[in-house]
Amino acid sequence: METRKAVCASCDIACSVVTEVQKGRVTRVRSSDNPLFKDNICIKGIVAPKNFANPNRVLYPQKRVGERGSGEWQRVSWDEAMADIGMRLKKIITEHGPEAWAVSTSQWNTGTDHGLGRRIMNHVGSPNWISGVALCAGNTAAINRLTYGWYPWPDYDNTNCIVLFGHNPGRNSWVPVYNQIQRVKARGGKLIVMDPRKSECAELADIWLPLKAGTDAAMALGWLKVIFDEKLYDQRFIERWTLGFDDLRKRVDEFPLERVGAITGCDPVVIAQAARMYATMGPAVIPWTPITDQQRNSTSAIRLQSILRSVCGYLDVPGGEMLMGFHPKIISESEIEMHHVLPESQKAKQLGSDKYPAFTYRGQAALLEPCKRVWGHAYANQVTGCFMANPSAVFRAMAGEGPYPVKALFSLGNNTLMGYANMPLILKALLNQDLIVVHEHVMTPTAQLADYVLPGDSWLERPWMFDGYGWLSMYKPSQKSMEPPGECKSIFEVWKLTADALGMSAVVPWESLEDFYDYRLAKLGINFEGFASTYEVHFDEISFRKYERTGFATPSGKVELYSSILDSLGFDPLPYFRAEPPADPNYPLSMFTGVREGEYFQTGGRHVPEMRARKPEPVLFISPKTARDFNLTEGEWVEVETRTGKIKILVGVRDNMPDGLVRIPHGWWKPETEQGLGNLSGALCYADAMLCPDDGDFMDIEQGIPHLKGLPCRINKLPGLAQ
Ligand SMILES: Nc1nc2c(c(=O)[nH]1)N[C@H]1C(S)=C(S)[C@@H](COP(=O)(O)OP(=O)(O)OC[C@H]3O[C@@H](n4cnc5c(=O)[nH]c(N)nc54)[C@H](O)[C@@H]3O)O[C@H]1N2
Ligand SMILES: Nc1nc2c(c(=O)[nH]1)N[C@H]1C(S)=C(S)[C@@H](COP(=O)(O)OP(=O)(O)OC[C@H]3O[C@@H](n4cnc5c(=O)[nH]c(N)nc54)[C@H](O)[C@@H]3O)O[C@H]1N2
Ligand code: SF4
Ligand SMILES: [Mo]
Repeated sequence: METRKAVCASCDIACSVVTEVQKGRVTRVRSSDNPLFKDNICIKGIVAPKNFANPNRVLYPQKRVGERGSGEWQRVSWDEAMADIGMRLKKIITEHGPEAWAVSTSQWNTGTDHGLGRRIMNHVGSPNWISGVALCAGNTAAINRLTYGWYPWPDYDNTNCIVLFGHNPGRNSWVPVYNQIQRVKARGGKLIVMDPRKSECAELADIWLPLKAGTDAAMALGWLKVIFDEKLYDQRFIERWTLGFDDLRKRVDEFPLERVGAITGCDPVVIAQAARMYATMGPAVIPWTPITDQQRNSTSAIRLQSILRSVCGYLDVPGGEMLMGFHPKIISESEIEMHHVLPESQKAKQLGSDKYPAFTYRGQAALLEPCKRVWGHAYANQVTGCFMANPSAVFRAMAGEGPYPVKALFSLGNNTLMGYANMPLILKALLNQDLIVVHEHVMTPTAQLADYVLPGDSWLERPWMFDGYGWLSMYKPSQKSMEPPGECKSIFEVWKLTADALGMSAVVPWESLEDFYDYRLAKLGINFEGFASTYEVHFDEISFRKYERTGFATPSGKVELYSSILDSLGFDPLPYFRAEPPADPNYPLSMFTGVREGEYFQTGGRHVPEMRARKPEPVLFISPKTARDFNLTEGEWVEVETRTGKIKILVGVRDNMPDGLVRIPHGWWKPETEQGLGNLSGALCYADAMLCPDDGDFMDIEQGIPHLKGLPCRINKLPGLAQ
């Protein structure tokens, strides 16, 4: 038996693990021997060898032969597939312009993209790249940059207090963060959790604020009110390093605690206690959370978190929020992307940038010069979220409802149909394409609508250099543990073949992934093989308060409490709270989508029998009182309906749910059921994306991302027993 050092990519937190290999196959995944990473493993990582050996895995390129979505496929060679894809893509570009080509991908599932997709798009001339990171961390990164120029990472090892805005890592969900929280608690640190539900982290908390879903921005304004009124802020830092304190103060004065208590449903006394704990028992951290990425007040809520970090003096200090910058000797993915080659005229066509500019090229443009000044490069594409098109705008253009047509979509390690809001629109968009190319492991509902499904390798089957998402300047090597089965290829290879097919081979000049990594590591004086055998994780030296030398990477060089960028884009430069629309008696309940299921990652994994046996069906959560009020019983099939659509789901009655709130799990479909347009393996019946709107009151104003936390809904009883 041999072992390899690997980095798990079965979710997006990149645990360092060890693989055991026998006769060329991985037989076991276990946690690393390094004491730093010892307990960082979960069932999704452990089940990976079985997942990737599943008979449902797509092993050869498939070409659609019947109508789109008919489920009729023909196996073709890679050469044949790529020649036809290249020819059709060139035709679409000739007819409609390069902007008619969109790419929807995920930061981690494809693993070895490393910015090459953007690089090719930038050379071709298309700005229309979208990703799930628009709803998860990518948008947070872009919005954080508006305040202080870089997206910070918490210094868990030295912090005294952690604040979770709904974030709820657990034993099978983001285990490394869960373990960090446990360690901070064990050495006497404080934990504050805001969550409408008494979550696992809320159970551990010193203070739990059971706020109403969707009210996080109001809560943060309440905290600032306490911190300002009681002068708990870092006066010297504010005077020397911030812009707009007086304006912010006036805005915050509009939020006395009685008002905040009424909006959030929390006790003003406890709100004040929490704010005091955060401001006085630091250094404290507010780790990233997807909850405020997915609200109608997302931009304000994320800005408020960045403002709390700043006014309390926690920026770039030990135990606080580290601003890590680029690694000085490793070529970053931002640099690989080559955003400077995309002409301004094409950047201006980026879909959604007119109405929702915050994370688009237009919204981030004023950060280019400051970023170069402070961090050495103009384009810092942190978590790949800083120069994206707006997903909803791209889907509208794909559906024929945009300023110009989008006719080709590459969907790469991303279940596009189910991975955003307003699935009925995305379905229409996909059905209106001339070319859809999917790179996948299994025949997802999205793949079922493709022209080509290309078989993807898995993290056990490729080398990888994880770069900390360009967020924490941390590099982790992962050795290839086994050969990919069938004709599965990495996304690196797909991009290389795409560049060749477009007659742009020079854009991806590296022969192999190892060559590419050698190129990126050259200045460090080591090749990938040496890097992988030397390091499990590699950081440049960490230093603090770097802004004292460089200023912040914002237009003013200061922390912009008052955002000059939002101001110049025509938005409110100060954070605000936008209340929910008036209640609609047709939809008496409120739902949110989320709460991670230990067994699955996002929409994936439903084909793995070992996991399905543990969690066979989608289940909603409601409180016992709500169950009584609506005459619902545990284990009953019901229909949940919003004004966007409806799904079927089982009822689960949970003591820890507040009354009136419904939890809907993300990403359900049933791979074992019929493929093709009529059913799409159950996606039409079970996917949460069927319920989520993406317009008006249910859209954030500056970024245009959907509100998934607190949507009006109702539960319909189903006659008899439904499937
Ligand atoms: N409606 C709605 N939309 C959401 C969310 C929600 O709760 N509701 N959550 C949001 C969040 S938090 C996130 S992070 C994003 C996630 O968005 P993504 O990360 O894009 O995740 P998925 O859409 O589930 O698509 C992942 C696909 O990648 C495939 N895959 C896995 N590994 C590999 C691989 O190695 N190679 C290739 N080629 N494919 C692979 C899986 O089979 C799966 O189909 O979605 C966001 N979108
Ligand atoms: N096993 C497993 N692990 C995963 C994933 C997975 O799919 N499976 N996905 C990974 C990804 S991509 C992500 S983004 C993370 C997400 O993981 P988490 O950050 O933990 O997010 P969720 O589990 O969706 O929800 C966390 C909590 O938010 C609460 N909540 C709901 N609405 C609100 C609100 O409006 N405000 C507040 N303050 N709280 C609210 C819920 O009650 C829930 O307890 O998990 C990662 N880890
Ligand atoms: S938490 Fe689990 S799935 Fe995610 S990287 Fe770690 S072991 Fe893999
Ligand atoms: Mo996420």
